[in-house]
Amino acid sequence: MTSPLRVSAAVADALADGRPVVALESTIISHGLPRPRNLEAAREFEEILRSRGVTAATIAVLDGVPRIGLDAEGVERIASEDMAKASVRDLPILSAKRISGATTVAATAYLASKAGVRVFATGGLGGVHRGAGQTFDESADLSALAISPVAVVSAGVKSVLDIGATLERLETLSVPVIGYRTTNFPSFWLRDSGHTIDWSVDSAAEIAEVMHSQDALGHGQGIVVANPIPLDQQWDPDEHDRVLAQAFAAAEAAGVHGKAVTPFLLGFIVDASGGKSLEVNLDIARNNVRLAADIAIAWSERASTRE
Ligand code: PSU
Ligand code: MN
Repeated sequence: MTSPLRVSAAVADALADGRPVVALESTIISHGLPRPRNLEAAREFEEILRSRGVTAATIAVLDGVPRIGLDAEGVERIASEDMAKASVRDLPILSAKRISGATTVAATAYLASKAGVRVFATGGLGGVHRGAGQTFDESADLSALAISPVAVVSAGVKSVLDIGATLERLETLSVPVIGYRTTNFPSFWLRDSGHTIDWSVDSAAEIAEVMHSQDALGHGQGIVVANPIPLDQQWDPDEHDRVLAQAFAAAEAAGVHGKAVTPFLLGFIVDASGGKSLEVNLDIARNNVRLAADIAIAWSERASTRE
Protein backbone atom coordinates (compact mmCIF):
# COMPACT_ATOMS: atom_id res chain seq x y z
CA MET A 1 0.00 0.00 0.00
CA THR A 2 1.35 3.42 -0.88
CA SER A 3 1.66 6.02 1.88
CA PRO A 4 -1.51 8.05 2.36
CA LEU A 5 0.64 11.05 3.35
CA ARG A 6 2.08 13.45 0.83
CA VAL A 7 5.40 14.86 2.00
CA SER A 8 6.52 17.90 -0.03
CA ALA A 9 9.77 17.60 -1.96
CA ALA A 10 11.38 20.29 0.21
CA VAL A 11 10.53 18.45 3.43
CA ALA A 12 11.43 15.02 2.04
CA ASP A 13 14.82 16.29 0.86
CA ALA A 14 15.57 17.97 4.19
CA LEU A 15 14.65 14.82 6.13
CA ALA A 16 16.71 12.61 3.82
CA ASP A 17 19.73 14.90 4.26
CA GLY A 18 19.28 15.18 8.04
CA ARG A 19 18.66 18.91 7.79
CA PRO A 20 16.38 20.64 10.35
CA VAL A 21 12.60 20.61 9.78
CA VAL A 22 9.85 22.14 11.93
CA ALA A 23 6.16 21.24 11.65
CA LEU A 24 3.53 23.98 11.89
CA GLU A 25 -0.20 23.43 12.45
CA SER A 26 -3.03 24.78 10.34
CA THR A 27 -5.92 25.10 12.81
CA ILE A 28 -4.21 28.13 14.33
CA ILE A 29 -4.31 29.65 10.81
CA SER A 30 -7.83 28.56 9.78
CA HIS A 31 -9.65 28.83 13.09
CA GLY A 32 -7.35 30.55 15.59
CA LEU A 33 -6.47 33.83 13.85
CA PRO A 34 -8.74 36.28 12.01
CA ARG A 35 -8.43 36.88 8.28
CA PRO A 36 -6.40 38.41 6.66
CA ARG A 37 -3.81 38.42 9.47
CA ASN A 38 -3.87 34.63 9.40
CA LEU A 39 -2.33 34.44 5.92
CA GLU A 40 0.39 36.95 6.83
CA ALA A 41 1.09 34.92 9.97
CA ALA A 42 1.28 31.60 8.12
CA ARG A 43 3.78 33.07 5.68
CA GLU A 44 5.74 34.79 8.42
CA PHE A 45 6.11 31.61 10.51
CA GLU A 46 7.50 29.79 7.48
CA GLU A 47 9.81 32.72 6.74
CA ILE A 48 11.21 32.76 10.30
CA LEU A 49 12.20 29.12 9.77
CA ARG A 50 13.58 29.67 6.29
CA SER A 51 15.72 32.60 7.47
CA ARG A 52 17.37 30.19 9.94
CA GLY A 53 17.97 27.50 7.38
CA VAL A 54 15.12 25.35 8.70
CA THR A 55 12.56 23.76 6.38
CA ALA A 56 8.93 24.54 7.23
CA ALA A 57 6.48 21.64 7.21
CA THR A 58 3.08 23.27 7.54
CA ILE A 59 0.57 20.43 7.88
CA ALA A 60 -3.04 20.27 6.64
CA VAL A 61 -5.37 17.90 4.84
CA LEU A 62 -6.08 19.13 1.30
CA ASP A 63 -8.83 17.33 -0.66
CA GLY A 64 -8.45 14.32 1.61
CA VAL A 65 -4.67 14.08 1.41
CA PRO A 66 -2.64 14.78 4.56
CA ARG A 67 0.12 17.14 3.41
CA ILE A 68 3.42 17.51 5.22
CA GLY A 69 4.74 20.79 3.82
CA LEU A 70 2.59 23.09 1.73
CA ASP A 71 3.35 25.18 -1.33
CA ALA A 72 2.29 28.84 -1.53
CA GLU A 73 -1.13 27.86 -2.87
CA GLY A 74 -1.67 25.38 -0.05
CA VAL A 75 -0.84 28.07 2.52
CA GLU A 76 -3.36 30.39 0.85
CA ARG A 77 -5.99 27.67 0.96
CA ILE A 78 -5.70 27.04 4.71
CA ALA A 79 -5.96 30.79 5.33
CA SER A 80 -8.92 31.48 3.06
CA GLU A 81 -11.10 28.35 2.71
CA ASP A 82 -13.70 27.38 5.28
CA MET A 83 -12.15 24.09 6.32
CA ALA A 84 -13.11 21.50 8.89
CA LYS A 85 -11.15 21.57 12.13
CA ALA A 86 -9.41 18.21 11.92
CA SER A 87 -8.24 16.22 14.91
CA VAL A 88 -6.73 12.74 14.69
CA ARG A 89 -10.08 10.96 14.58
CA ASP A 90 -11.21 13.06 11.61
CA LEU A 91 -8.26 12.07 9.40
CA PRO A 92 -9.67 8.81 7.98
CA ILE A 93 -13.03 10.45 7.32
CA LEU A 94 -11.50 13.42 5.49
CA SER A 95 -9.41 10.99 3.44
CA ALA A 96 -12.36 8.82 2.45
CA LYS A 97 -14.53 11.83 1.60
CA ARG A 98 -11.63 13.65 -0.10
CA ILE A 99 -12.28 16.85 1.80
CA SER A 100 -9.96 19.41 3.36
CA GLY A 101 -9.25 20.09 6.99
CA ALA A 102 -7.03 22.29 9.11
CA THR A 103 -5.13 20.09 11.53
CA THR A 104 -5.15 20.68 15.29
CA VAL A 105 -2.11 20.15 17.47
CA ALA A 106 -3.26 16.54 17.87
CA ALA A 107 -3.51 15.80 14.15
CA THR A 108 -0.41 17.84 13.31
CA ALA A 109 1.71 16.05 15.92
CA TYR A 110 0.40 12.68 14.75
CA LEU A 111 1.07 13.37 11.06
CA ALA A 112 4.46 14.99 11.74
CA SER A 113 5.61 11.95 13.68
CA LYS A 114 4.41 9.61 10.92
CA ALA A 115 6.49 11.61 8.43
CA GLY A 116 9.58 11.63 10.67
CA VAL A 117 9.38 15.32 11.60
CA ARG A 118 10.41 15.55 15.27
CA VAL A 119 9.92 19.22 16.20
CA PHE A 120 6.67 21.19 16.02
CA ALA A 121 5.87 24.82 16.91
CA THR A 122 2.43 26.06 17.86
CA GLY A 123 0.92 28.84 19.98
CA GLY A 124 -0.97 27.11 22.76
CA LEU A 125 -1.89 23.48 23.36
CA GLY A 126 -5.44 22.29 23.82
CA GLY A 127 -6.13 20.73 27.20
CA VAL A 128 -8.74 19.91 29.78
CA HIS A 129 -11.66 22.32 29.65
CA ARG A 130 -13.10 23.86 32.77
CA GLY A 131 -16.04 21.77 33.88
CA ALA A 132 -14.58 18.66 32.22
CA GLY A 133 -15.60 16.67 35.29
CA GLN A 134 -19.14 17.00 33.92
CA THR A 135 -18.61 17.40 30.17
CA PHE A 136 -15.57 15.14 29.68
CA ASP A 137 -14.27 17.85 27.31
CA GLU A 138 -10.56 17.18 27.08
CA SER A 139 -8.64 18.00 23.92
CA ALA A 140 -7.31 15.07 21.93
CA ASP A 141 -4.08 17.10 21.83
CA LEU A 142 -3.17 15.36 25.08
CA SER A 143 -3.88 11.79 24.00
CA ALA A 144 -2.25 12.39 20.61
CA LEU A 145 0.94 13.52 22.35
CA ALA A 146 0.95 10.21 24.19
CA ILE A 147 1.42 8.38 20.87
CA SER A 148 3.38 10.90 18.75
CA PRO A 149 7.13 11.29 19.31
CA VAL A 150 7.39 15.01 18.57
CA ALA A 151 8.72 17.86 20.69
CA VAL A 152 5.95 20.48 20.68
CA VAL A 153 6.92 24.04 21.57
CA SER A 154 4.01 26.01 23.02
CA ALA A 155 3.39 28.79 25.52
CA GLY A 156 1.47 26.32 27.65
CA VAL A 157 -2.32 26.28 27.59
CA LYS A 158 -4.68 29.21 27.66
CA SER A 159 -6.23 30.18 30.94
CA VAL A 160 -9.63 29.47 29.34
CA LEU A 161 -8.81 25.84 30.18
CA ASP A 162 -8.26 24.03 33.49
CA ILE A 163 -4.48 24.20 33.58
CA GLY A 164 -3.98 22.10 36.72
CA ALA A 165 -6.11 19.29 35.31
CA THR A 166 -4.28 19.52 31.98
CA LEU A 167 -0.93 19.01 33.73
CA GLU A 168 -2.37 16.07 35.67
CA ARG A 169 -3.53 14.41 32.45
CA LEU A 170 -0.12 14.90 30.84
CA GLU A 171 1.39 13.18 33.85
CA THR A 172 -1.05 10.27 33.53
CA LEU A 173 -0.27 9.97 29.82
CA SER A 174 3.48 9.94 30.59
CA VAL A 175 4.15 12.97 28.40
CA PRO A 176 7.22 14.87 29.64
CA VAL A 177 6.65 18.58 30.33
CA ILE A 178 9.79 20.71 30.26
CA GLY A 179 10.01 24.44 30.93
CA TYR A 180 12.38 26.39 28.74
CA ARG A 181 14.44 28.36 31.27
CA THR A 182 11.61 28.22 33.82
CA THR A 183 9.76 25.89 36.15
CA ASN A 184 6.62 28.07 36.01
CA PHE A 185 4.14 26.64 33.54
CA PRO A 186 2.93 29.54 31.37
CA SER A 187 -0.72 30.30 30.61
CA PHE A 188 -0.19 31.43 27.03
CA TRP A 189 -0.78 35.20 27.29
CA LEU A 190 0.88 35.33 30.73
CA ARG A 191 4.28 33.99 31.75
CA ASP A 192 3.12 32.25 34.87
CA SER A 193 -0.07 30.26 35.39
CA GLY A 194 0.67 29.70 39.07
CA HIS A 195 1.39 26.01 38.32
CA THR A 196 4.93 24.76 38.62
CA ILE A 197 6.54 21.96 36.65
CA ASP A 198 9.30 19.64 37.76
CA TRP A 199 11.84 20.15 35.03
CA SER A 200 13.46 22.93 33.07
CA VAL A 201 16.25 23.13 30.52
CA ASP A 202 18.50 26.02 29.58
CA SER A 203 19.19 25.30 25.93
CA ALA A 204 17.79 23.84 22.74
CA ALA A 205 20.66 21.34 22.78
CA GLU A 206 19.42 19.99 26.10
CA ILE A 207 15.98 19.35 24.59
CA ALA A 208 17.61 17.49 21.68
CA GLU A 209 19.43 15.42 24.31
CA VAL A 210 16.13 14.55 26.01
CA MET A 211 14.67 13.56 22.62
CA HIS A 212 17.62 11.29 22.03
CA SER A 213 17.31 9.68 25.46
CA GLN A 214 13.62 9.20 24.86
CA ASP A 215 14.33 7.32 21.62
CA ALA A 216 17.03 5.26 23.29
CA LEU A 217 14.54 4.23 25.98
CA GLY A 218 11.92 3.35 23.39
CA HIS A 219 9.56 5.92 24.88
CA GLY A 220 7.17 6.83 22.06
CA GLN A 221 5.53 9.89 23.59
CA GLY A 222 5.83 13.52 22.55
CA ILE A 223 7.44 16.20 24.71
CA VAL A 224 5.73 19.40 25.80
CA VAL A 225 8.27 22.24 25.72
CA ALA A 226 6.74 25.16 27.62
CA ASN A 227 8.15 28.43 26.34
CA PRO A 228 6.80 31.47 28.18
CA ILE A 229 6.40 34.77 26.39
CA PRO A 230 8.99 37.40 27.47
CA LEU A 231 7.66 39.53 30.35
CA ASP A 232 7.66 42.76 28.32
CA GLN A 233 5.44 41.12 25.69
CA GLN A 234 2.86 39.49 27.95
CA TRP A 235 -0.75 40.68 28.13
CA ASP A 236 -1.70 43.04 30.94
CA PRO A 237 -2.85 40.61 33.70
CA ASP A 238 -5.80 42.78 34.82
CA GLU A 239 -7.13 43.16 31.29
CA HIS A 240 -6.56 39.42 30.75
CA ASP A 241 -8.67 38.52 33.80
CA ARG A 242 -11.46 40.94 32.89
CA VAL A 243 -11.78 39.85 29.25
CA LEU A 244 -11.70 36.17 30.15
CA ALA A 245 -14.59 36.56 32.57
CA GLN A 246 -16.61 38.25 29.81
CA ALA A 247 -15.74 35.48 27.34
CA PHE A 248 -16.99 32.70 29.64
CA ALA A 249 -20.24 34.56 30.22
CA ALA A 250 -20.73 35.03 26.47
CA ALA A 251 -20.06 31.34 25.69
CA GLU A 252 -22.55 30.29 28.31
CA ALA A 253 -25.18 32.72 27.00
CA ALA A 254 -24.64 31.52 23.41
CA GLY A 255 -24.89 27.85 24.47
CA VAL A 256 -21.62 26.95 22.72
CA HIS A 257 -20.24 23.52 23.47
CA GLY A 258 -17.93 20.76 22.19
CA LYS A 259 -15.17 21.59 19.77
CA ALA A 260 -16.75 24.98 18.99
CA VAL A 261 -15.83 26.25 22.47
CA THR A 262 -12.15 27.01 21.84
CA PRO A 263 -12.68 28.99 18.60
CA PHE A 264 -15.63 30.85 20.17
CA LEU A 265 -13.68 31.94 23.24
CA LEU A 266 -10.61 32.86 21.19
CA GLY A 267 -12.66 34.93 18.74
CA PHE A 268 -14.50 36.69 21.56
CA ILE A 269 -11.26 37.47 23.38
CA VAL A 270 -9.68 39.01 20.25
CA ASP A 271 -12.71 41.29 19.76
CA ALA A 272 -13.18 42.18 23.42
CA SER A 273 -9.50 43.08 23.85
CA GLY A 274 -9.61 45.38 20.83
CA GLY A 275 -7.02 43.24 19.08
CA LYS A 276 -4.49 43.37 21.94
CA SER A 277 -4.72 39.63 22.63
CA LEU A 278 -4.10 39.00 18.92
CA GLU A 279 -0.81 40.90 18.95
CA VAL A 280 0.30 38.95 22.02
CA ASN A 281 -0.86 35.76 20.32
CA LEU A 282 1.34 36.47 17.29
CA ASP A 283 4.36 37.36 19.44
CA ILE A 284 3.93 34.05 21.27
CA ALA A 285 3.77 32.04 18.09
CA ARG A 286 6.82 33.77 16.59
CA ASN A 287 8.74 33.15 19.79
CA ASN A 288 7.80 29.47 19.72
CA VAL A 289 8.74 29.11 16.05
CA ARG A 290 12.19 30.55 16.84
CA LEU A 291 12.79 28.14 19.72
CA ALA A 292 11.52 25.21 17.62
CA ALA A 293 14.02 26.20 14.91
CA ASP A 294 16.84 26.10 17.47
CA ILE A 295 15.71 22.67 18.71
CA ALA A 296 15.46 21.28 15.18
CA ILE A 297 18.96 22.60 14.41
CA ALA A 298 20.32 21.06 17.64
CA TRP A 299 18.55 17.77 16.81
CA SER A 300 20.04 17.59 13.32
CA GLU A 301 23.53 18.61 14.52
CA ARG A 302 23.38 15.98 17.25
CA ALA A 303 22.46 13.29 14.74
CA SER A 304 25.22 14.30 12.32
CA THR A 305 27.98 14.40 14.94
CA ARG A 306 27.13 11.20 16.84
CA GLU A 307 26.19 8.75 14.16
N1 PSU B 1 -5.14 26.88 21.69
C1 PSU B 1 -4.77 28.09 21.23
N2 PSU B 1 -4.96 28.40 19.93
C2 PSU B 1 -5.46 27.51 19.05
C3 PSU B 1 -5.82 26.23 19.54
C4 PSU B 1 -5.65 25.95 20.86
O1 PSU B 1 -4.29 28.88 22.01
O2 PSU B 1 -5.63 27.83 17.86
C5 PSU B 1 -6.31 25.18 18.59
C6 PSU B 1 -5.16 24.18 18.33
O3 PSU B 1 -5.22 23.76 16.99
C7 PSU B 1 -5.51 23.03 19.25
C8 PSU B 1 -7.02 23.04 19.19
O4 PSU B 1 -4.98 21.81 18.83
O5 PSU B 1 -7.36 24.43 19.18
C9 PSU B 1 -7.65 22.34 20.36
O6 PSU B 1 -9.02 22.29 20.17
P1 PSU B 1 -9.91 21.26 21.01
O7 PSU B 1 -9.95 21.80 22.40
O8 PSU B 1 -11.25 21.25 20.35
O9 PSU B 1 -9.22 19.93 20.92
MN1 MN C 1 -13.08 19.26 22.98
